[in-house]
Amino acid sequence: MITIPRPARRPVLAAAAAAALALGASMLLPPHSAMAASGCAVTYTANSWTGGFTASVTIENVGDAVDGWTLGFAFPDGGQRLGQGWSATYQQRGQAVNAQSVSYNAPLASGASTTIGFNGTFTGSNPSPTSFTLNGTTCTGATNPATPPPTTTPPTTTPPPTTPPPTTAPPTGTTPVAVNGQLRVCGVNLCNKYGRPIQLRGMSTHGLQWFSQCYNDTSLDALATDWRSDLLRISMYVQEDGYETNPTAFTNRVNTLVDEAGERGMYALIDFHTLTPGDPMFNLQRAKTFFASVAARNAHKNNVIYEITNEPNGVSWQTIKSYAEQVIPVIRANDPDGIVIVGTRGWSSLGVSEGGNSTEVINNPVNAGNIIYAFHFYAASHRDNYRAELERAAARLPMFVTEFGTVTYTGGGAVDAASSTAWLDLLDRLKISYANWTYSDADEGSAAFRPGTCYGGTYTGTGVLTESGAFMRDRIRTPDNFPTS
Ligand code: IDC
Repeated sequence: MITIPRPARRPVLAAAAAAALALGASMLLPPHSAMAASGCAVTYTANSWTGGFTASVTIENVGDAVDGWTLGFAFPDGGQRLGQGWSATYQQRGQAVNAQSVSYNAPLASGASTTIGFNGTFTGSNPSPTSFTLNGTTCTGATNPATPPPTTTPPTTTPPPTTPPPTTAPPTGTTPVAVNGQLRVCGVNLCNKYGRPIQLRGMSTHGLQWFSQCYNDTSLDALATDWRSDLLRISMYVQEDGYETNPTAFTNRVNTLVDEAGERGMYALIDFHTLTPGDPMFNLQRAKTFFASVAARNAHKNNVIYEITNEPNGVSWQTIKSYAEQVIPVIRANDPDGIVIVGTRGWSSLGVSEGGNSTEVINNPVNAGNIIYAFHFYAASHRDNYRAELERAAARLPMFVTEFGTVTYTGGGAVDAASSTAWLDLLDRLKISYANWTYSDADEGSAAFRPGTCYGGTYTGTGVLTESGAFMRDRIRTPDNFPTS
């Protein structure tokens, strides 16, 4: 990592998260002006492996606000080549690279930061670029002398930080990701880095297009430390005002949440939340574009799991299998060891909700390794016959309950505590991982928080919880006892 010294600053991560949160509003702003920046600081971090690397670049505006920006730098080695990038539009000519802002991060207020990144390849060595420009102004970490620095924080008297904050802190210690590392499927189980079966227990977001405000530093801290959750499922609806309306902004938001989960040592389940229409083929091209991007961007993290279609319905297993066999290679080309979860027929009921059963999958599995099948239930609607079918399937197929509710399949109604307990006892016994719908304050029985919680600042404890939230927090908080040898 190289760091250009900078004056007193606000935390990069908080600012980047704030920028990423502004999903819709910035789309209305006029195209950016080409005015020069009056001061900038850049932190460039690269993770390299043989012949390839992922770079993360945090740009901090230490001068006046700009409406749009172009970051310029040069690769020091002639063999360095830019690959797929995110959060900016990239161009390479020779060794020179330009990265231009995209709509959601174009306005950069004074003191604000944004993080962009890309994958690349190299033939010789992979040195970091050492000088950067923002709208033509060299980024020295200080405000351009043409603009007098504010008298309260003169850059000359503020020492540079001795240890710059990393853009992503590697999970250490006892977090679920630190203990278990990169997961893989072994037999019908989800196994950790010691090859031992584990169960992950966690929560699903609600639709990011509606409840993005519920996923912030405070709420995610509560999920990791108060709920002791192992996992965050990131539900990105494709229709219903979701991904299809702004692929770049939704992709960025998902990536930010992957980082936020990783910083807290939680696994991140990227849910391509198809629902209506129920035919996953309707979104095949979108799925390929989305998963190529998120798999490339997150390939070198060990906390990511890909869920390629939420709840197929009204289509045959053959169609779902064919969809999976077209999307999985796109993921594997970019992230060879990432686990992929495949939805099943009848809203991921293994076919039961459409009169079928798991035999169609057992007899005709997806032709790919390291995959798991999804099963969903809503405890007040789905009881013994669904439990029996899941248990039967789980003896033959790796299964993951990527979504379930304690209430009815509408997402509303009362908690069915007896059925929910029977379900979770079964999942614990079979070591089947789960994510509960939802870690949100939606005004419906399945939401964990009372309406309005996400507009306050408190997410810990039971005072902010609904009946479903209190029930789930009790189950998720119990110790994991992950095997470590
Ligand atoms: C529901 C939400 C609800 C929203 C609706 C929109 O709870 O607020 O209005 O989606 O489509 C699923 C789906 C999930 C549903 C959930 C509850 O995966 O998107 O969320 N459910 O109906 N499958 C079974 C139930």
